[in-house]
Amino acid sequence: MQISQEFDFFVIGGGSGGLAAAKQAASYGAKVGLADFVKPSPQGTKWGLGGTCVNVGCIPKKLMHFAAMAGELRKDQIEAGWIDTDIQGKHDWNRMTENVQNHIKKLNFSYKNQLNKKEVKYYNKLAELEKSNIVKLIDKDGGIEFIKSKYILIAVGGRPSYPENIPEIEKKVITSDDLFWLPNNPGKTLIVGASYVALECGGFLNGLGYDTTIMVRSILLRGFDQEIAGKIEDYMMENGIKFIKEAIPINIELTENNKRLVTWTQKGIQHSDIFDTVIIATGRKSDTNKLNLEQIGVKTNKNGKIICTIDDRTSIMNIYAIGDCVEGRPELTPTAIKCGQLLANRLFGGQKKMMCYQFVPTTIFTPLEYGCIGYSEEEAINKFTQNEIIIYHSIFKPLEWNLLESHYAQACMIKLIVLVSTRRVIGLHYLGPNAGEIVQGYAIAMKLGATKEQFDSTIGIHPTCSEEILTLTAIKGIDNPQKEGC
Ligand code: FAD
Ligand code: NA7
Repeated sequence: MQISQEFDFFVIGGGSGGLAAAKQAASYGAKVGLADFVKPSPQGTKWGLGGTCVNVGCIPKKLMHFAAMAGELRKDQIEAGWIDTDIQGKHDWNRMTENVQNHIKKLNFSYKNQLNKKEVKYYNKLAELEKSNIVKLIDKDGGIEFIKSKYILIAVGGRPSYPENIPEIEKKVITSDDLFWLPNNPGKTLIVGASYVALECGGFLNGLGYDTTIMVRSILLRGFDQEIAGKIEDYMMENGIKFIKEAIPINIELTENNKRLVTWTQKGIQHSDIFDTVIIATGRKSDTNKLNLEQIGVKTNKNGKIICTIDDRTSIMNIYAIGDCVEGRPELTPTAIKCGQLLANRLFGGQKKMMCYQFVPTTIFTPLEYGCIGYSEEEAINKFTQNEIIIYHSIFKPLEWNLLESHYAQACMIKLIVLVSTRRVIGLHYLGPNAGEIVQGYAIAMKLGATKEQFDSTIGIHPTCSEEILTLTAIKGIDNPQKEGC
């Protein structure tokens, strides 16, 4: 076996985590290489450097969410006095996707440039572990080379998983890997799954004007605050999204005119309907199965997620793993990036700081956005018992909504979960406009251990939704959460 190059640090996967780690390691003068290769989806969709977030995740999702919200704003425009607003105007899928894709291609290009500038050697090749310090690189034509590296980082992320009960399902459906690159509008769409990805995609498709149905196996947003999940469902239904609850698909057939005849069971009864598109959003599995991990001795769990220590080390001393492919890590871009940077700091910068996953803020970009930090009500009760927590809540109406009568008055909610013993705020939940922008700042306060009294003594900015978080007095179980006045 001939070794073509030797590195200090070789990264497998050029997504959020891998790129961050590679650039940070190179900034310390380490000799760094990175391989990124996109295996086409079963529908043949592929994309460029940057991983899930840039190509088939956060970025196109947020832009399409924005596109849907921009359509919603047409109603507000009329009530705000704008004339000639065409509320019946149709959405142009091709124009939107072309603009979204152009932006993504610019990002792909800029990532390549950044690697170049940092002198990280980039391989657009599929990587596989040959030995604990040797990586086999395979190009698209099957050409092979081997590189050697002191440290290896696995940051291969994940890919959508499919229900196993439907034969040849991959040929009949799409996933989020395809949706953002779909050449034609999806038309009448069924989304299977009821979590983050399903609700976000369902939200923007409905907002763009497509007939949207979401099939829920059990509950919405498992792992998130269930009171808020219920309110998200109410708001989405109010906006025209259909939910089929307690149902699972049992068959999908392609019809002669290229539609999907879907059969499902709901509470023991079979139903069927025809859709133009079926999107499977039933979770993601880590993309580790072709890395040769077992032979090298890198331990994984039964779902293929790599088992790591707190310092991101796998069961092999010089092999590390970060991001979505690691067991127990949040599947989020900023955590993958931070984790990669901290690892490079420890390996090449003489630093000791470890990644901290406490109070990681996140937002779900459903039509009414939901941002949260820390414990859900269910988790808090489970961990501390009902008597050890106190929940402050508020149902409020953003000022701007008062111009438009049709906005659903009960929709927005805030919940603060506070520990009785210390008065520390351990959970913050905000359902309302601009959730991501609003909860981000509160994450600092919560990481610093802010108490309810410190929230109360902070002066709000008036008139905003964010100030509602600082003025909560109603206690769940005692007081009505309904907000009155301005
Ligand atoms: P990835 O970004 O997935 O990168 C892994 C890379 O490795 C890929 O390019 C892959 O092609 C490559 N690769 C895999 N195997 C090999 C191999 N053998 N050789 C070479 N290359 C290989 N997170 C947020 O924080 N906010 C959001 O709003 C958000 N929205 C999302 C929306 C959707 C629809 C999805 C699917 C995800 C979303 N996420 C969001 C999650 C976020 O995208 C991921 O957590 C993040 O991209 C994980 O980064 P990573 O580095 O672990 O892996
Ligand atoms: P999640 O959060 O794993 O959710 C998967 C959803 O799909 C959840 O509602 C599941 O229902 C449902 N599911 C799983 N398997 C099936 C089958 N076989 N049939 C029907 N429904 C099913 O995945 P997401 O893709 O939404 O999000 C993953 C990450 O990507 C997320 O953390 C973001 O960072 C981006 P259940 O509750 O198990 O009954």
